Order: sequence, then structure tokens, then C-alpha cells
Amino acid sequence: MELLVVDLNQYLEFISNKSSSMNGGDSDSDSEIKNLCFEVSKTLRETGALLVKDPRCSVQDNDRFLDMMENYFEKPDEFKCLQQRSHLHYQVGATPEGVEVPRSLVDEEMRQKLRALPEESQPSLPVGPDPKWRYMWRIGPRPSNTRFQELNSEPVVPEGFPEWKETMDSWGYKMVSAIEAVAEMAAIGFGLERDAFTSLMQKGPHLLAPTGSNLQRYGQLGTVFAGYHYDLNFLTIHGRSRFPGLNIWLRNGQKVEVKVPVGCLLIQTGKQLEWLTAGECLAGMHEVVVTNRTIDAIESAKQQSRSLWRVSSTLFAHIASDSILKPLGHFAESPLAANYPPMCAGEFVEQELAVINLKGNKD
Ligand SMILES: O=C(O)CCC(=O)C(=O)O
Ligand SMILES: [Fe+2]
Repeated sequence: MELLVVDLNQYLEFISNKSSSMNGGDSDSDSEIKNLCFEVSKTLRETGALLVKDPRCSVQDNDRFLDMMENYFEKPDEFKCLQQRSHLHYQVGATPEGVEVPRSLVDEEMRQKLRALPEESQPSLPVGPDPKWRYMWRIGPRPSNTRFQELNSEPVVPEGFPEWKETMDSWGYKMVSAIEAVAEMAAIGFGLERDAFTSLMQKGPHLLAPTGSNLQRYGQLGTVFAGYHYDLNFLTIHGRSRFPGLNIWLRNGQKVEVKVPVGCLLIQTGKQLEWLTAGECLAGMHEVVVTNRTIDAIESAKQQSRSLWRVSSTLFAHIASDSILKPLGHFAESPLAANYPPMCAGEFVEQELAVINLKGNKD
């Protein structure tokens, strides 16, 4: 199964050459771009995943980020725990292994649904919390006034990493820009205003959120690093990881082992997009498991004396915490709209964090 690859350059060039809106244009390039946008929305609807190429996101930037994060995750647990902020729901700084609980472990409805999948598409059933670490680094401006302080907190910078802020920000901003382009294209493809999604993303708590999985310790075939789940945010983008292991499920229930071609980024639909489209797009299910391909990559990393921490280049793009999550435009007329009642995005996020054991105690 090959996922659609979209070169964002075509869209970005079109937009920069044209200051007017998409509405009313009837030139050849207008309709070519509209078709491309339609492809993006169709793919997100049918598969929940999309590969993109963005000229702004270079392999060098991705590598610089991965090198630094490997260095960080190699540090002793006691050091990394200094950056833990459980009272801020782990939405900044480090989340130790054994904290985040995969939704499929605790959500009975989800467990029932997955049992109905065909044998060859069954996920690996997690038996406990995920053995992965994570670091959350916010990208972009914070709101000056918000009802959701914990979701919009001060950044945490580990000591001894003078290059931290620059490395995280430069990679993170580029990934957010790629998501913004996809969000505009999807909005056009769905027949919404071009900025229908991106206007709600302004000052959202976008998180560069690399996972760190210790393959030296937990590199056995079948180890589940991230149990079957969906992402609670709007859209997720993954750059390259040096170790494979991510499986995704298409809307039709087919399981796909992800191979991100060099120079490409993988986009997955999150629950907030599902909300905004009244279920036209469903949140993409996925898991991270040690497979035979991961084992091969471990062997070659050992031979080259490279780090055995599997770092993901994950960024979660969010709807702003104080914006209202509800079916947009014509999606409000959908018979399924009642399943997606209006609520503040921040309230939704807090509810979801509570289920996966990330909502610390405020008091
Ligand atoms: O580690 C990865 O590749 C992705 C992990 C994941 O699904 C997540 O962080 O939500
Ligand atoms: Fe995920």
C-alpha cells in the first residue's frame, strides 16, 4: 500500500504568486491547485494519512534535531526527571517511561472495535503503560490570556544544552508550517474557507513531542512502545525516525507499516480534525512496535556505534485551547454532528489527557 505523496511546493508557490483568494479564479493553475487540494482532503478522509514533501524541511534540520534528542535521552533518568512537570500535565518537559497509558488499554469501546478487525490487521495489545519517554516543547507564541494555563506553560530547557532552543524551534516551526499548508489545502478541498482550520490554530499549543525509546533495554521483537491509539490533537506530523516501527490503520481497517521515504514527512489526522469535520475525517489509529525491520536497524546501529535510542520527530499541531471545537461550515449539517458537541479545545484536551494518565493534580 503506497500512501499519496504531495509536494507542498506546488501549493506554496501558487499561494505566493497569487495574493487573491481561491474563490472566483478559473485559470488552469487555479483548477490544478483545486484538484490537488481535493486529493489532500480525499486522502485524509479515506486513509487518515498523507506523505508530504516540503522544501523548507531539510534532512539536515531533521538530523540535527535527532542527534540532539539522542544525546538528551541517553542522559541518566535522574537528570531527565528534572525536566518533568506532572502538575502541568506533562505538556512541557519530560514524560518518563511507564506514565502514558495507551488508549486501547483503558477504552472498552475501542477494545471492542479492534477485536472486530481481521486477524492480519490486529494491533499488538498493550499490557501496561508505554515504555517510551517523551519531551514536549511548545512551538509558537503563547496566548496572553487563557483559561488553560497548564496547556500553555513556560518552556523547560534542560541544563547543558546551549543549542536546545534554536534546534527545537527551527525544526518545530518548519513542521508547523508544513502542517499549516496541509490544513489550508484540506480546508479548500473540503469546500471550507482556506483559513477555516489555520485561523483556529493561531496561538495553539503546538508541541514538538519526540518520543525516546530505549532499544538497548527494550529492543525485543514485539515490544510495544506506543500501544494502539489515536492522537488527541488536530494533525500530527512525523519527520524521519532512524528506527522503523510505526504502524498505521487506514479507515477501512487495513494495517500499514509506515515507510517514510527520505525527504518526506508523514501527516496523520487527529481527533480535533475529526471533531471539526463531524467525523468526515476520522482520527488515524496507530502503534509503535519493535518489528523485524526495527531489529535490522538495531543491528546496523550497533555495527556503526550509533545511539540505540529510537527518537521520533513527532509534532502535534493543536487548535488553540480557548477556541471552540465544533463541526465547521457544511459539516454542521451532517447527521453525525450531534456526536461532536461544541466545547473549548482546551477542555477537550484535558479530558483526553485524563484518560491516558497525563493529567496531573492541580492541587
Ligand atoms: O514514536 C513514534 O513514532 C510515534 C509515537 C506516537 O504515536 C505518539 O507519540 O503519539
Ligand atoms: Fe500517536
